[in-house]
Amino acid sequence: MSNPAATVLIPGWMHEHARRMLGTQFNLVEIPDGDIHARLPQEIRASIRGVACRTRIDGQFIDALPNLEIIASYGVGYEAVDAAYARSKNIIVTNTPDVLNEEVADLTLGLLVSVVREIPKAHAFVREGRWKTSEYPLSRNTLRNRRVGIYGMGRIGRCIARRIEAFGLPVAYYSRRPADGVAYDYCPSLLELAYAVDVLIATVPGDAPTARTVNADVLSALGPEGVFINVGRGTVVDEDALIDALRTGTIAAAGLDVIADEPNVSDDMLALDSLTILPHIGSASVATRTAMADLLARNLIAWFQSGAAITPVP
Ligand code: 8YV
Repeated sequence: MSNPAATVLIPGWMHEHARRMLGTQFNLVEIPDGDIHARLPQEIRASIRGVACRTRIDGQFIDALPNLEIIASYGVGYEAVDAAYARSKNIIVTNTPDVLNEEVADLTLGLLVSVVREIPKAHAFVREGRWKTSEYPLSRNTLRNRRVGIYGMGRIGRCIARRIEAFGLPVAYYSRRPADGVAYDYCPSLLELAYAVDVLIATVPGDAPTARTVNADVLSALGPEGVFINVGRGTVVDEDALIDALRTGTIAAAGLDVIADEPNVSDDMLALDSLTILPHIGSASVATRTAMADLLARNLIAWFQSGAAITPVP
């Protein structure tokens, strides 16, 4: 046992694989989501040196754990953790990057083709027995002769871009700065990217600078043949503007793996025939979720063994 004294708190849900790995190394304290003060007496809170979580960790939660050293968050996006506050208290935050890149990119291309070639609707057509009496109508949209814009050329954006290239389509992108080692056309603003392409794929995290950046102007620039895909975070989109753009034909169709208020899909969204919504399944295969859990646990183990985490957030 590397450090029998270390106690790790698991607030709320945690992947079974991570729980098993952590259980062999640390004393685990598990509590349901909610008010940490109400759930844990002071002496137990004082013993906690690590947190393994998928839940919201705000400043109040951090303040309740006076000896906390590390917060290991499940997922590449870590907007639920107040990382700036943690840093101000010398608490390290880790996430689970890279192990999910290809899985999310696969899903992105699947969602894009589904939206453009109407795969879910065609499947429903067969299930409803309608093929026996009629042919499925030709899809209004095609991927052929399109230009694809990627919003966010990070690790996942690059994996998506490689797949788009294999589809024979040109790629352009916008991110805060030009990405190193990438030859795709860089657009200096999201609006310019939207004007330059007719498929826009958002892969960016849900932090303050990205909030509602896919707005009415961007959707209008994408144009009437436009297709919008989001696999980043729902908060990146002005959802009222998106609903309006789909209703009025400002863009042709959209596919969302993420929405702002998960899992509450509005009736306005459900009513749109041109909108395909998935229940945030980008990384959700058994293998990839296990790899994410493994990395989360290895971060905690490495920290308490060597004082260096594997994937601290920037
Ligand atoms: C996970 C994700 O579903 O890693 C992320 O940021 O969005 C997804 O892969 C989620 O974070 C796990 O709760």
